[in-house]
Amino acid sequence: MDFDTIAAISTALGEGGIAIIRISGPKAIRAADHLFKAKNKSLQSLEEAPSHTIHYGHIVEPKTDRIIDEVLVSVMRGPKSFTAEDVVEINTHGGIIAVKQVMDVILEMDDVRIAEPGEFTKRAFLNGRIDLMQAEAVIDVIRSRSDRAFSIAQKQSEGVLSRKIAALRQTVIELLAHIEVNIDYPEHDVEELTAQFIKDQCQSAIVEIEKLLKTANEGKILREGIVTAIVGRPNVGKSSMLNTLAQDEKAIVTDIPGTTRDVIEQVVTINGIPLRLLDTAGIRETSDLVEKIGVERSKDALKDADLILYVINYNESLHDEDKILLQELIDRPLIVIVNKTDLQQQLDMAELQSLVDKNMVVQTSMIADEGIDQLEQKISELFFDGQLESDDLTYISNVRHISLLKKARQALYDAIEATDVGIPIDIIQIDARMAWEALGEILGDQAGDSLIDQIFTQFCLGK
Ligand SMILES: Nc1nc2c(ncn2[C@@H]2O[C@H](COP(=O)(O)OP(=O)(O)OP(=O)(O)O)[C@@H](O)[C@H]2O)c(=O)[nH]1
Ligand SMILES: [Mg+2]
Repeated sequence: MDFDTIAAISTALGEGGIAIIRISGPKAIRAADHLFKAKNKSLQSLEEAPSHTIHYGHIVEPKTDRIIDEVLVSVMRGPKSFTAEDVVEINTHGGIIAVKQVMDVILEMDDVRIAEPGEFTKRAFLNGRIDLMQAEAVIDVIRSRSDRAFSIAQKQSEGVLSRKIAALRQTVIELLAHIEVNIDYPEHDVEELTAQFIKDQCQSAIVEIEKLLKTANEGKILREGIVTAIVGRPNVGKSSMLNTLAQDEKAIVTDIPGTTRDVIEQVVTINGIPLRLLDTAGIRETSDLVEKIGVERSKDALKDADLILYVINYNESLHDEDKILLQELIDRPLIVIVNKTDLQQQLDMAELQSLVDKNMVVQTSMIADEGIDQLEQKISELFFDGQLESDDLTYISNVRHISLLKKARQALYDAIEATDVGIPIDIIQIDARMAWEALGEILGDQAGDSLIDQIFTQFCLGK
């Protein structure tokens, strides 16, 4: 494919040691050479530089010969580069001024234009170096919020999941080939055998799809974080818990009931799992208008949460409000935290355990720093049965992939059903083809321009 030459600042703008400008395309090396004066006099031109070499010198404004910045320039020739095109990366001084001035002179060149967000990665895809699934993983690598999410995205960008999808497609293509032979040579009519073969082949593809879909929920959680609402009556220690888990004084803690009014969000990582903790206003009947709004927000946070941490005071007996709320929450992922165990016991534990699963009760003291480990342990068990560590890191986490896998699975079910009721084979071929196309769309084989544009615009500039 023929492309023009693009450039962008690839590092975040701000104070830092260095900044990097990336140029990619057929004129990349020539453009950089036009602005670059090497310190090493034996290097006549960057166009002579061997691939994958780095050169020290200055960027000079061509019209005035003014030195703009002292730089290192790397030359990487296609196809062995990020975009599979000729790529030049210029390391300038950090900060905003140096990198902007260098960028300005690059963009003054006739053959270079500024890159759109994600355009470098898009080129890598369009030039066939990576598939769409790998390209999407590049976004996830950049955005990952925990070590775990990062490793998973990393694996996906290397193509581990892509290979699984490709293997699935192989199964479906064998099916299609078999069907086509039957359509082309109906005289070889071995109908019984064919029907069984179609069903077996569909079934084995469905089993593989199911396995991948099963990882989807975990994948989403690892990528986006478990939305965790900390709720309970006023003054039980919800904000103290947020601060303890976050190891930061993020929320205001006082002994005045009704301290927290707004929902406070903080991302924390527990055993490698990202949690989006929401500290909320204590739930109670109140005539205070601001607190009332706060209580409404607490209830909203409850509705959308993946996990609820319900905090109760060890030093008080169970309130009627607690009983009502706990009953409503019984079918949700719930951990009950009995806090303030450093104080005198007033809570009737037997009564509490009659209301909730006693395995889901943890006792803590935020003041004496007790029970936090058990709480963290419970959270990881609840979501991953404690076996997260042994997994092979292939997670489906992208909604686009999930819906296409479901589409493929449905088409395969349809093919089985059609075979069972003796529908003509050319109709079954349509189902099989649909499954094949849905799987192909995951990798980008059948992806239309608008989908591709939509995916790549999610990237940041310079990637
Ligand atoms: N003794 C004791 N006091 C605690 C413990 N945890 C929190 N507290 C105290 O209880 C009071 C209320 O704590 P907060 O964390 O503000 O409680 P909250 O649930 O966020 O309260 P609201 O925002 O008003 O709903 C503060 O004075 C805390 O220091 C604990 O484990 N033991
Ligand atoms: Mg609070």
